[in-house]
Order: sequence, then C-alpha cells, then structure tokens
Amino acid sequence: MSPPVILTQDELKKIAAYKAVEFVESGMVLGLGTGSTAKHAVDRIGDLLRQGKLTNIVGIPTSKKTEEQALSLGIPLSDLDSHPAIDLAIDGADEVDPHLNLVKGRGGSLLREKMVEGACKKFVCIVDESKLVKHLGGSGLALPVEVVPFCWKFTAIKLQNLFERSGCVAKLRNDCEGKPFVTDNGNYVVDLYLKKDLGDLQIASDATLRIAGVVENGMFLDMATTVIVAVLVLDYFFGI
Ligand code: ABF
Repeated sequence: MSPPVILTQDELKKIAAYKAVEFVESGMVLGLGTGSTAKHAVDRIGDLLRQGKLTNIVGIPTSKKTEEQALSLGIPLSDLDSHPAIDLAIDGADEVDPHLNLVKGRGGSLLREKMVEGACKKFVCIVDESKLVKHLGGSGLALPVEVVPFCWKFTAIKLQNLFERSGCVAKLRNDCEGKPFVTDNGNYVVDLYLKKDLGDLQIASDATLRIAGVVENGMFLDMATTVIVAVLVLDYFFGI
C-alpha cells in the first residue's frame, strides 16, 4: 500500500498561490495581496522576474508588510495614484461563501486591500479549503471593521447594536502586547463575532458604512472574479 501524501495547510496555500500566478503576464499592473497565502504569490512573482520569465511588472502592495516583501524581491512598485487601473490582483481571504463573497481583514489590511482590489479588472482570490463557509461570519471567527480611534467604543457599540439580531459581540482587536492593534492607516479594528448570519450582505455592509466612525468593513461582496481553492485529497491505494 503506498502511503497517502499529506500536505500541510501552508503547502496547500502555496499551491493555490502558484496557480494564481499563472494568470500573470508581462507588462501587467498587479495588486499584491497580504497574508500567508498571498506571500507565496509575491515570492513566486519575484522568482519569475528574477528568472526573466516575467518582465515589465508593476506591483501595487496592499500593506506595508507586502511592500517590504516586494521591495526585498526587487519587484517594481507604485500606487493607485499613479496606476488607478490594475490588471490583476491576487490575495487571500479569511472566508469564502458559495457566491464568492469574502471576509477579509483578519490580517488587518482590509482598507488597502479593498481599495486595490476594487480597482482591478480581475481579482483572483487564493485560499485553502478551510476558508470555505456557508455564509459570511459563519466560521465563528471575526468579521473585521476598521474604525477611527476617536471614541472607538461608541462606534463598537453602534456596530454591536446594528447586528443585535445576529447575536453580535463587538471587540476591539489588540496586538500581542495587549495594546490596540493599529492598522497601516493609523486606525483601530473592531472584530464582530456573530451567532447567526447577517441576512442580506449588501444591506449589512452599507449599514456599517453609514456609522460615522467606520472607515471600512471586511465584507468583499461581488469583488472576486475567480477563487482558487487548494483541497487536500487523500488517495489511499490498497494493493493485494
Ligand atoms: C489577507 O490575509 C486578508 O484579507 C486576510 O485577512 C488574510 C488571509 O490570511 P492567510 O492567507 O494568512 O490565511 O488576504
């Protein structure tokens, strides 16, 4: 009997990322995502540039961390001011529902990700199978919302009340030292924990954005054009 090939979650992320990079062509303006899955895609783009298999690429990073990674790999960078039209963005997600709506932002970069991915012709989202959910917020993990630091408690209570029917509990995100987590834009993140689904997602998203202290939410609705899911298939062969 040949032993089953067991891949780690990180190896699955890498497979999804490399597959997405097959969409990249020389001369493209690329949105460069953030997170452990997107990191593999950025590494791969760097490799292909170094090997001369890709040329004339311009990257638009979605976070300071990705900017540092891309610079270390020699990927030429720019921003949305200079390149308002992006050919292709590749990024991970925290949750993917059956309609390809996403939750993003558990890595804390949701605002820049939404700006960059909202400006691209094609957004390829890359995940392993653990990110698939029936409805957003359904993993029991956070739905992140970026808020201004000014009176963040007031904003958090407004968010919690808004989704009271979904059993929402709003919590300020802290960093590893127990201080408020600060985004690349100098804002805080309030994580919403839901017991029930949000109903109409567009209505829910619009409602959060009407709260004055909210900068952006982590619901990426109707934005992904393709989702690549790496799935672990255990293949047992029983010989006689
Ligand atoms: C980014 O990284 C985020 O929007 C999301 O929060 C996160 C996914 O992380 P990972 O790829 O590390 O699972 O894409």
